[in-house]
This record gives sequence, C-alpha cells and structure tokens, in this order.
Amino acid sequence: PQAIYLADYTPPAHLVDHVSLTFRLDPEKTRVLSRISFRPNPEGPGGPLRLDGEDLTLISARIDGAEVTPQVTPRGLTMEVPDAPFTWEAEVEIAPINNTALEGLYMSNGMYCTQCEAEGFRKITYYPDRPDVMATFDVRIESDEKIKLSNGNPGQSGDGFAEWHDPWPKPAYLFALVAGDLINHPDTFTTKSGKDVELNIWVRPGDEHKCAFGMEALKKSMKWDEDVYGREYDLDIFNIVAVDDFNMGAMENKGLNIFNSSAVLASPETSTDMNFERIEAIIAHEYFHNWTGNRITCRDWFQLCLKEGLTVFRDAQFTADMRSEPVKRIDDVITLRARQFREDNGPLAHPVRPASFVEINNFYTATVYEKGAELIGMLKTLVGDEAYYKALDLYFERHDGDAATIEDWLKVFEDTTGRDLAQFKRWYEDAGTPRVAVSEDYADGTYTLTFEQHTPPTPGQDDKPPRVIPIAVGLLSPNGDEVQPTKVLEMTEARQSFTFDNLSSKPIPSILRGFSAPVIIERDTSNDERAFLLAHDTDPFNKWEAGRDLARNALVAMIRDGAAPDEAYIDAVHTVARDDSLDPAFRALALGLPSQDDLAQTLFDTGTTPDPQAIWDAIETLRHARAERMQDTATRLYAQFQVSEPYRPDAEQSGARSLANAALSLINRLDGGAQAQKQFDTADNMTQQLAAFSCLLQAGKGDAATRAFYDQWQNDRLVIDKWFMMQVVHAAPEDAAATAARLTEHPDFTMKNPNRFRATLGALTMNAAGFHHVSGAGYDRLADWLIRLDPLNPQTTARMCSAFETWRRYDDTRQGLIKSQLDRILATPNLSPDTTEMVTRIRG
Ligand code: B3K
Ligand code: ZN
Repeated sequence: PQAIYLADYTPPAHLVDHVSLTFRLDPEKTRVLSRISFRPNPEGPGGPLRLDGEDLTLISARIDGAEVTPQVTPRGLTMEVPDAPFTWEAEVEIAPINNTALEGLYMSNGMYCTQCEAEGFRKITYYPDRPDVMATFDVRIESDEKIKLSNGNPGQSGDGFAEWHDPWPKPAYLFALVAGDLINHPDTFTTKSGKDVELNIWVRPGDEHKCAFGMEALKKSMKWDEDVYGREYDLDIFNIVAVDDFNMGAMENKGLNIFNSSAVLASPETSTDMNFERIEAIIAHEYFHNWTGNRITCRDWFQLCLKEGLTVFRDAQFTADMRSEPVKRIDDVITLRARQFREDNGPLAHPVRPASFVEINNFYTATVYEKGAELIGMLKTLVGDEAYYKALDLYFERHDGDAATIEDWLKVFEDTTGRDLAQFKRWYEDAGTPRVAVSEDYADGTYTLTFEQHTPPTPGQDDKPPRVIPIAVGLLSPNGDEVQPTKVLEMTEARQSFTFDNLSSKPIPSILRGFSAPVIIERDTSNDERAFLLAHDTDPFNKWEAGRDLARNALVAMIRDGAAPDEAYIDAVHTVARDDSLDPAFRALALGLPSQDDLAQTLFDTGTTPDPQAIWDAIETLRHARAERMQDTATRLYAQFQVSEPYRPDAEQSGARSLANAALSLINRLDGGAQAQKQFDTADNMTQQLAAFSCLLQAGKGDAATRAFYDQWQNDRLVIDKWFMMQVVHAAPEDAAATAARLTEHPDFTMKNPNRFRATLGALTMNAAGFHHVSGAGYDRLADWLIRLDPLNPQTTARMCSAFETWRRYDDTRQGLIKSQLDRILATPNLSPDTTEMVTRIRG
C-alpha cells in the first residue's frame, strides 16, 4: 500500500452540485442508482473524471443520457468527459449482507445501516469520495423495511419507499442511510429563533426503555451550543439510531447520527454512572459536529483534528458545565496520559496533523482527538476567553460551507487577536510530548522559576524547535496561604526564567495548574512538598496530581528498591479521604492509583526495565496496606455515602457512589468479599452491581456472582459485554490469557461484533500483568485473534494492534516474544493494508 502526503494535496478536477440516489435494498443484491451533476473545477488540475469505488459491480453508466464504458479498476474508475457541466448516471450492485468490515452499507441484526467516514461511501457507489467535494443530496429508499431514514428533511413516502432531501451541501463521508424494524423515542426542541425540531432516537424493539437519558442529553446539547457558541440547529428533524455492530462510538452524519448502541442506550439497571456520563458526552460530541465538522468540514483527512480536536474540546466544556469541572479535567488528563502520552512516546507517535498516512482509519487516534483538544484549550488560555469566542464567531462566519484547513483555523485567531501563531502551529506539526524541566531560586524576596523544554525524537522527526507553552502557576506560602494566584506564564524559548517579587519567604510552587499544557513536568521535589500541595493547593487538578505523584513514588520505590509501602503517602491520602469538606468524587479520584501501564512507563523513563508482574505485586501490596490503615474510615465512608434516593445518574449521586465503591474496595481487601457479596445481592442499579462484581472477582470469590450475573442478564447484549470484560480484566495475571481463550469458546462470543470482541480480547490487553505475562500466552492469544479478525474487520483489528506499541520498554524475553507475534501477523497472507501499516510502524 502507498502512503499519501499532505504536501501533495491537489484540488478536485470536478465539483458536484447535486446528488440523487435511489436505493433498492436487498441483503445480497442492493441496487444503487446515482445521478450526479458535475462541473469542472476552475481551480482544479483538469483531466478526466476520476471516481472512487470499491467492491462495486457496475451495471451501467451514462453521461448526459448516453451510455458510456469507463475504465474500471478495483479502486475506482476513470472517464474522459466534456470540459463543461454534465450529468453522470450509474447503477451499481452491492451486497450489504457480506459486508463484515462495517464500512459502507452493511447489515446489523437484520437492519441496514451505513458508516461512511472516512472512505466508506466509495463502497456504496462511484463518487469523488473526498471531503472537499460538497453537494446537496436527495435520497430515495425502496424497501419493505418499516422505517427508512436518510440525511436531511423527510420528503414523500408511501408504500415501500421514502424520500429525503438534505439542503445542506455535505461531503460524502456524512451520508447515511438506515432501514429496519425500528421504534422511536420521540421529542421536540424549539431553537432560540423559534424553529421546532422533531427529535427521535430509533432503536430495535425491546430497547425503547433505554432512550430517555440520551434524549435529555441531546436537548441539553442543543441548548448548550446555542447558549455558549450561539449555534442553532438547521434542519426540521434530528434522528439518532442505535446499532449493535459498529466499529467506533458514534458518527455525526448530517441529521442522522448513527450510534454504537453502547454509546446511546442507558438505563439505571443496565448502565453504570460512567456509562451515563460517556453517553451524555458522545451525544453532545456528535451533535456539536453539526457545526464543527459538518457546516465547516475538513479540506482533506490530514485536517481531521480541525473537526475532532475542536469537537472533543467542546464536548469536554459541555460535560464540565453539566457536571464538575475539576473532576472532568482530572478524568480527561488520566485518559490523555494513558492513551495519548503512551502513543506519543512510542513507535506510533505522529503529529496532531499528520503529514502522511497509508490508511486514514488508523489516524482516528488519541493524538488527533485528545491532544487535538488540548491544543484548542491552550489556544484559549493564550488568547483569553473573550478573544476565543470572538475568533470562533469569525470562524463560523468566514468558513460556513467550507472544507477548511488548520491554516484557516489559526488565521481566524491571528485576525482576531493580531497575534502571530507561527510558533503555536508547531503543536500541530511536531509529534512528541515536550518535557519541561523546572528549577527554582529564591533570594531577597524574589522567587525565580526556570523552565527548560525538550521534546524527544519521534519517528521521522529528530529535531524539535521550542514550542510556546502556557504554564499556569500559583505560589503558596509555607503556612498554606496562596501568595500568587494562578498566572499563565508564556514560555516561548528553549530555556526561560520568570520572577515573582516581594515574597517574604520562599514559596511552594504549584506548576501547570489545571494541566495547562500537554507536557511532562520534570522537577526534583520532596514528598513533603507533595503532601503539602495535596493538603493546601487551591487548584483541584494539582491537588490531585500531588497525591498521584506520592502514590507513584511509593510504588516505584517498592518495585525498584523493595521499599515498604510509604506511610506518609497513606497518611496523606487518608486525610483527603476523610475530609468531608471535599467533593466525594474528588476524594474517590484521590484514592485511585497510577495504572500498571503508567508505572511501566515511569520505570522505563527512569532507566529501569519494567517487570509487569512486579508492578502488579506492588500495587496489590500497597492496596492491602492502605486498606489496613484506613479500615475505620472505609467503614464510615461506605455507610455515609450510600444513596437512598431514587437513582439519578448526575454528578452528585455518582460522586457519592464512586466514593462508597472506593470504600468497598478497601473493605474488600480485608473481609474476603463479604460486603461485596451483600452489595451484589441487593444492588438495584448497574453501578452498584458491577462494583460489587468486580470486588468479588478480585477477592477470588466471583464464581457464584459470575453465574448469577449471566443468568440475570443473558438477554442484554450490552450487559453481557460487561460480563465478558470483567472476567478477563480481573483474572489473575497467570490466568488472564486462558480466561480470554475460554470465553472465546462461549456460545455468546462472536468476533463479528466489535463490542464483544473488545470486551474479550481488548479486555486481555487491559489486564496489563496478564497480557504481559512472561509465558507469552497473552501475546499469542491476541495475535491469534487479530489474524482471525483481520479478513473480516480490518479497522477494528488494526486499532487493537496498538496493544503492542509499548514493546520496546520490556526485557529481551518479552521483546522477543512480541516481535515474533508481530512477525507472525505480518506474514499472514492477504493481511489488510490497515493492519499491515500498524504492525509495520509498531515493529519499527
Ligand atoms: N467522526 C466519527 C469517527 C469516524 C471513524 C471512522 N473510522 C466519530 C466522531 O469522532 O464523532
Ligand atoms: Zn468526532
């Protein structure tokens, strides 16, 4: 497979004014009739008409009514055409029932649905399948299926057909079609200018009771985007459809969002508090794409972060407004470090705006999404809130209807603020996580902070010039008072100092408040100072960070030096847990420990080869020591934070439950699962039931609960995914691979459903000590299944290869084991381009 380069971008030779599509649906022989008005692009390179097309059988083609015979290849067709506007008509045949890749038109439980981003439309009909070709669409669906949906507003419908008209020009990746036996959960929303919009969530019969929460989330999102960004909805109808077989979370097709059912269906009995929060965020995210993605789209796929980074940033703002801002920020940084820092520090590192790719689906990454969102946050910090919203207004005004670029995006900020953003642009172009070393000096009332930045090399990028880094800093006096409220220091040089005057004593700095930039701070500091910040910092993020650093140091000392659990850490976290003036959700977060993967990277970065088993042992030992020291507190918190009111998935109740369940996991270490069993037996919501189930599995007392859970939920696919996942994630390291293997034999296992595949094999990769068990069984099982899945679903296979991306951290034995699995995957005949690209990059 050939790489394509951003530098090679050329505008399309032909533009499209309008598309009419007719679908005659049939599982094996769907006919797609297209009628497309083309015209030469005055800014294009000229030349023949080139249309993308894959896995299509061309039945007939016409230009301006006359039959033509184009040159057809497996990737598309070429045709000499007049140098004037013309109409292209084609009829193609496709077989949705055979489409296991879940890209293009496919079937899920008897229902027709589509996924076109990034390049799936070319599996539906011949078309210039690139985002800078935008057109209005009319769609006619002919089928006996009860419900037939497409983008835009409904037109005529009758016996066996339905028509849809989308007045907003869009690229083909936003096309969608759904047909099936569906039931709707209806509602309405009146926009700020008084327009009534019909809202529907469409589900399979039996799932109707799981729609109410998603609908509320949708209405809140619509209101929020009006209030905060001034963005109103622009069609008469907004449809959401839940689909069981889906490669990603959801898709923002114009007026017809298609969701993985796990990202929309919710009920208290079947969904955890975390599920509710995630669903609310994904509904918001897809809705917000209507402006940031659809009305303004991307010129080419290199610009993917233009819509994704911005939309992730917007959905994070929304969640912070709906729930708790500090808790959301801490959660997001945990995820960013776990996924994006890991990616940025390994063989898959790439810029937020990549310069080349083989398969674009491999670039829907934590870097494009989450780091992309961090860049928006930094920009907002640098220019200030007012200028940020002014720039956004200009962006919407200037680029509505455009397929835009990162240059366009930065230009609106330059034009609004008069600032030169050339240095900021490096954040988009240079991969890698900057390290910022900090030193300090205090003399005669003046305190000086000196920062030095350095970004390690990443594949294809050795030298990285300094970037602009907004570093939010506050200073505390030794008695705990804040003597310098948060101030944003703008670092632009490789090495730079900032001074603070008139201080009566040497302050304690709180650096990178709110995690103001996606960097790694390197600073020699004492555990006393960390404990001080955990107790006194006014910035909730850094307060949490101080506790996290203490825990990490304690664990590293245990692993590397055989130290005993650090009493000072346990005291400090105990004090936070007991402090009733703090938000329960924050206290639960403070009780969290760094992940096994985080510790492996920390050890590696400081010159120690990580031993996954030793990491697991240390975490177990520390958890046990904590439980013993905090016994009384755990009992008190567990009782105090039981929720007696009817279940609500809001921040208040879910915070209480998260602290009660953190207390349960402390209790569980000492009582052999007794309390967890009680909670499991009496739980009336999934948050409580699953927390108890996970405690029982960890205590080695999960057999009865495993059977009971299955019996109770065997008819609910989403809950059974949890059942698969829990057993693998909580298996002891030496049993993890065997547990996953055993579950793949279960009658409910199917590799065709991405959720189930991830719940089983993805869960194996989440069990770090199990996946990296020195027997190599974890690596072997995963490789087996990736090889089996690849011919069916390359996209999901390729994504899961990233489980191997950290392989160079480990000892020679493990490196050898992983390398032989990577070689085995690469040697598989007919391996997909998706997986080939991933494994080749990982192998290096
Ligand atoms: N834009 C889609 C992602 C499509 C993935 C294609 N492989 C979901 C989202 O970010 O909203
Ligand atoms: Zn998105």
